[in-house]
Amino acid sequence: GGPASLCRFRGALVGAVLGDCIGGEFEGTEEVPLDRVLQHLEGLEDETRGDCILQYSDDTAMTRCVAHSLLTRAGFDEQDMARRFAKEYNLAPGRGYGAGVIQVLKKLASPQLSDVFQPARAQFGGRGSFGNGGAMRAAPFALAFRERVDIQRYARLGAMLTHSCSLGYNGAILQALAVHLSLQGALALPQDFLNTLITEMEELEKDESTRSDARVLNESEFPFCARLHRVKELMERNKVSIEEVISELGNGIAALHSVPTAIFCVLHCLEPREGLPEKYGGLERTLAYSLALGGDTDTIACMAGAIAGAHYGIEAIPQAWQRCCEGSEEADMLAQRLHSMYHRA
Ligand code: 8NA
Ligand code: MG
Ligand code: MG
Repeated sequence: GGPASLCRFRGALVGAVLGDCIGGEFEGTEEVPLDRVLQHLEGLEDETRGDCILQYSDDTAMTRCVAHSLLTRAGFDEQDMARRFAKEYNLAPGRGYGAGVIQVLKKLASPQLSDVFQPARAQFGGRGSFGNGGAMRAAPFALAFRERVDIQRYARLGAMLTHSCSLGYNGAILQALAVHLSLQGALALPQDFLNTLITEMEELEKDESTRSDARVLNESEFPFCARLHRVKELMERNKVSIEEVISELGNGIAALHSVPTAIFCVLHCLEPREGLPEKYGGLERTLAYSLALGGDTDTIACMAGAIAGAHYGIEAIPQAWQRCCEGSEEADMLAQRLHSMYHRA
């Protein structure tokens, strides 16, 4: 499909759900052998297994809230989005939320709360969370807004409802921008795609709060830019091992240790790779590779799935895989509604 086509929108949200549901199997496992990943994926083709056997986690639960809120309010409304997060948590608290964010979600349920950003600011002694929980739900911002300034502004605010540390919300902005560029077809030129992301993040990371957060947390200056430069270096190597990817980029629950990793997974799997079945297309390769990194597999695969899905489109996502994943039909419907909103604006 062309730039911002319907099949790209559908691919983005369905790709995210699949990453979450399929990646849940290995979440928190440090070493995941590739044959175990391939076995798990092979099992999805088994007709006798029935529909929706893989449940989604916090990643999809919160992404749904973001999409529903943007659609219902025809734009960003922090009160509405906060209420939806709180209500969703209250209805299904067992979806694998991070230990810290649960406290925020409980406070957001209080009708007395006037400043919905306050509970997030109180986290971790006032530093705020740097987890990837803002980034894992950032894709709908790229489907709701056309302009990069709007995507940045609202992806930041949407993340700040739970993640007030710049290393948390800047990860959400990076993820939303990656989905945005992919929807436009920018992955046809991978180097340019990466350079654009670096330029955008350089601008954002000049900010004083980013500089002080990076200092306090002992990270280098321009932390996301530095990681994106490492992505570039890894892409230039002939051969890259899983161990190198993990040590250079990370596979953890911090946004800094997972958003650039997800971007790398997509870029690395644009071409066939040794060890991955020849019958696999790019989207299947991306999800398989994300799982093989271990660590926060559901969230890394969810973010990589959104970016890759926006590139390859819904037709590239195996129907058997979609049928196995709870929430894939709803994600498809939400993508279609966001596509209408995007093209009406
Ligand atoms: P979060 O905001 O609770 O952050 C996740 C964790 O990161 C916290 O519980 C802390 O341990 C740590 N953390 C974040 N910010 C700071 C800080 N400023 N100082 C010290 N420690 C900090 O939750 P989230 O929404 O960001 O979730 C992130 C990930 O955790 C998601 O992948 C989600 O699925 C979840 N999760 C992961 C696992 C796993 O095994 N990898 C298991 C359950 C849940
Ligand atoms: Mg999860
Ligand atoms: Mg996770």
